[in-house]
Amino acid sequence: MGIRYTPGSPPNAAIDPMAQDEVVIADVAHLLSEGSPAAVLDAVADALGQVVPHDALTLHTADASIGLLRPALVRDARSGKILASGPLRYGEGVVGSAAQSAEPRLVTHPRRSPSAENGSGIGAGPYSLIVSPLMAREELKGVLCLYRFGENNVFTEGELKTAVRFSVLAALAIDNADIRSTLESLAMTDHLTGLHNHRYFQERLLEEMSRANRRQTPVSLLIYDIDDFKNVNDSYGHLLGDQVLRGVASAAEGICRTEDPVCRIGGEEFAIILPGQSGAQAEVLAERIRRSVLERLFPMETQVTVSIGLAEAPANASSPRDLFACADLALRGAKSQGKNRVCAYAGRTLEPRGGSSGDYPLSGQWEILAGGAETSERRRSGDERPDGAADVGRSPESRAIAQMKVLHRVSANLNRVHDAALIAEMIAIELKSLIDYRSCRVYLLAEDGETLVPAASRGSPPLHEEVSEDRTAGPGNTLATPLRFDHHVVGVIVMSKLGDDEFDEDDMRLIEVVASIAANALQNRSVATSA
Ligand code: GH3
Ligand code: MG
Ligand code: MG
Repeated sequence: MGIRYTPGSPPNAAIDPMAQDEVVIADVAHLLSEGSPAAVLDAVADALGQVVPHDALTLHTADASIGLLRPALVRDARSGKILASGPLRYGEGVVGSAAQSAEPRLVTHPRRSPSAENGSGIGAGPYSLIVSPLMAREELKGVLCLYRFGENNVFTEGELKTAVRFSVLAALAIDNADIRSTLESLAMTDHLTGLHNHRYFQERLLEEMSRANRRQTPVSLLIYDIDDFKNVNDSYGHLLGDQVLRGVASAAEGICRTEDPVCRIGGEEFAIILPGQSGAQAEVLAERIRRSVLERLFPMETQVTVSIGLAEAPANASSPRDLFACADLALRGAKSQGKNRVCAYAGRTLEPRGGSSGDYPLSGQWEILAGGAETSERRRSGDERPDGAADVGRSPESRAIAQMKVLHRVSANLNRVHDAALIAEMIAIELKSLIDYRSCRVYLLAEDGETLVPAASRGSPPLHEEVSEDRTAGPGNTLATPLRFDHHVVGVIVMSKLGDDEFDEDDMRLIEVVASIAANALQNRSVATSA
């Protein structure tokens, strides 16, 4: 960007022209590793203008794999015409012939003939022409042409030699640019699956959300995670695990458009950005992906499934971070509802949809869209605790480790989010993976500093607000924990259990840790938003 060739010393007819060339070449050579390829080519062309003055210049870059030359730089009053004339084939006209022969040529006073027209776009009148193939590492990178118009205005053999020497610089500039773009794409690619990697995902999500914001269009985001993948590795080994990863990666092939980048954002987590797509459209796609994974055959007995969370901007969130958090929460919801399903982040506005016999009614944060019939059966039978808590029933040690993992994740996730309501919702969902509560409601302190406003709720309404039918199940067990930051209370978590199921000391300890993480996150967020 912004680099220009500035001559070290002006051309001087009194000094040896070859020495003059050396000075200019040395001046321009150091630009090769800097700036964008276009800027480097510009600088090379500027420098060339100093030592071989010309009326017009064209530079075509070569695509050897398909034998095409594309105009990359045109400096001429008729530039538009040349650029519009599009790519040339190898062998076509003077430019194409130079590409084929890889030999530089000096053409003087050609007549106005079809062959002189040569597809370069330089048409009427006599002219003198230098055609110089650009070679780097014995490969053709492009073709440079210099023109002088009118009679008695011809290039000399000496000027041809100089132009050829400059061509080496131009070829190196193009070669460097090619190498750089290959490296960049390698740095953005996941080697195992060939999908875009996490870095690409982050950059692209930011880009798409900014674009969508300008155009006032939606962007949807799907995040999916392989269910019980650890079991696949444990039972069949990592090699087969990797094969499953590649299979799941390719499940989105043929379903997504080219403009919907599919990314591997973690070990067994994937994301798809859907520019211009509403949540409803994303839902259809998510369901197709879920089925495509389900129908895929792998050399093992267990079926591979994925849980998918989806969120939509700007309806659910306006920043990439919050959109990700919403989709991630929805994914967490899909996991805790029994896996192998699609779950949309539905915000706080969605009315609860009643669950069936004995299952939790959906709280309003989650909308189950598809899948998972067999797993929800299992869940209904009551033998499973969701998410992190599910695998913790075995020994106190493994339970503690699983809890630590969840707490670590809660802390990392809560501190990423700046939206207070979203923090409240994360608290409700994350607590579910630690404690098998019946209901959880998170209240946040309003700006008046006195009123507690319900900000998130999960499960049936808390018992203290409940009507008589639930009383038949017993008095319940309600626990209110303040979210305290430095002696100030910024909110309250109210949780309840039913019947004989009481909160134990372990639960209280966990709630206190989560409450303190949450209060910190809320405080950090108000500091960040007021700064
Ligand atoms: P859940 O349904 O809750 O997602 O359970 P899970 O077992 O899939 O999730 P968990 O996070 O417990 O385990 C993820 C596993 O993914 C742990 C790790 O062994 C495996 N994994 C991560 N990256 C790779 C990889 O590149 N190759 C293989 N083979 N396994 C990987
Ligand atoms: Mg995972
Ligand atoms: Mg998983």
